[in-house]
Amino acid sequence: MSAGTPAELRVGDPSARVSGAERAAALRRLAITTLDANWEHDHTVPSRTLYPHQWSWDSAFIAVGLAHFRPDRAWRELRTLLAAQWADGRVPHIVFNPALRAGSYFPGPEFWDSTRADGAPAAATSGIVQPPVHAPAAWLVHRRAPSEVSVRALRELYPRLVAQQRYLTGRRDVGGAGLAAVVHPWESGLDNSPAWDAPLAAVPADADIMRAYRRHDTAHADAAHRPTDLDYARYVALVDAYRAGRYRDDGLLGRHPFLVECPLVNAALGLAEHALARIATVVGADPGPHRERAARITEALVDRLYDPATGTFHPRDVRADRLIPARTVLGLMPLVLPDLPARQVQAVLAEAGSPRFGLAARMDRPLPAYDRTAPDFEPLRYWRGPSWLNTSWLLWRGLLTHHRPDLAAGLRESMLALVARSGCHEYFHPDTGAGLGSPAFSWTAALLLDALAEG
Ligand code: 2M8
Repeated sequence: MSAGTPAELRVGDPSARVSGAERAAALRRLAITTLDANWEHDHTVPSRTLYPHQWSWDSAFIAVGLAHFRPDRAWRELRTLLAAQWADGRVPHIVFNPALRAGSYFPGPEFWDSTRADGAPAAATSGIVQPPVHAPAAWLVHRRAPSEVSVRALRELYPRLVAQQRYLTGRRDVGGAGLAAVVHPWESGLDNSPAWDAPLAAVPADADIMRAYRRHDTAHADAAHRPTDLDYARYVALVDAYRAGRYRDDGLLGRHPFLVECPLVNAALGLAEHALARIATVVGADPGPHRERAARITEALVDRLYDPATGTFHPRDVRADRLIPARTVLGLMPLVLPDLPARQVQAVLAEAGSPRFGLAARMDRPLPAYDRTAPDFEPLRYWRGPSWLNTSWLLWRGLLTHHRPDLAAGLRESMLALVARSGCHEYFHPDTGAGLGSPAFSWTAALLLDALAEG
């Protein structure tokens, strides 16, 4: 049994016989216990061991879960994160907790050296971003229990969420077509996805430079599940390059070695405009411009990242100006967009239902992060095969949006079954459902709570 799971859930014990209602109640208790244990004065850590600071898109998912039992904390979570927003609108992917000792995470605040960059906040942060799922999260938190408090929170967060969009569609529109480009695989949130192999291979790096640093992740997780030292050397090289330009975005095309338009980041960008349109109506702002921007983003996403030949979405390598062929779960993420054209909706459903991803009304295995039929599918290495609750949850929400309750129910059940079997792990073996990575992981708990509530 996993640590911290209630005895009556009998997690991992196939002989356990519990009713659906008992299972749901036990899962809810487990999720709340996990989130309570990871709460840290004004934010939630993704994991006490592996990720002890505040992470950007984790906090958005976490807020969605907190809304189900501590809406006060949900707003606090988002406020804390957005208080560390840079003057140019970027929301940093990590906000460091100054109370933690040096070396509690690599790369830490001294490596990012954010406070020397123009427009950085007083708090030490990283200089890169993550998928902008915060406006959709704020909307879901409000919708869960609308109140004077939630309207006040939306009013306060709205200008910051708008500035986040302006940053991504402005300074980060390196390709010039209205989509945001990421400058680092970490910005996609799917750090180690095979989607990044080709553009990353063009980043000069030597695995030996990792001798100069101490990796924190491999001290807390199995090295065979984590990126290799060569991958890390490239991650470090990319931060070095961006930091050397003080995290400025002008002229990136001419000088930055990794520039990619990611389907998940840009689907989140479009979804955020839809959410902002709704938030605007609550806070007395004009929803019109958000609707127009949402339509433009969806159009650009289809134009730039959809490949009619494969019938799915792919990241675009902006430097090489070509689509990256790997079929990953990123390709399914545009389904979150309510205005995705019918043709692409059908294509994504076909891709998701193919043996590559196995989506069905009754799923026999969980949704993997990568095409299970690919020769380089790795069931244990993170983002290269295992199943994650956040990408499953995004797809589940997309299925609800596009009126596929049958498939949504199948996916939801597979998500609940994973946690019932293994606890709130960071990710799961895509065949057996065994828990992998951090054992008490916040977004797994939070998104489980959301899925439980919609059953
Ligand atoms: C993982 O990423 C961090 C770097 O940001 C890491 O590997 O150390 C990813 O799964 C990312 O999506 C997530 O936000 C972060 C914290 O959970 O961990």
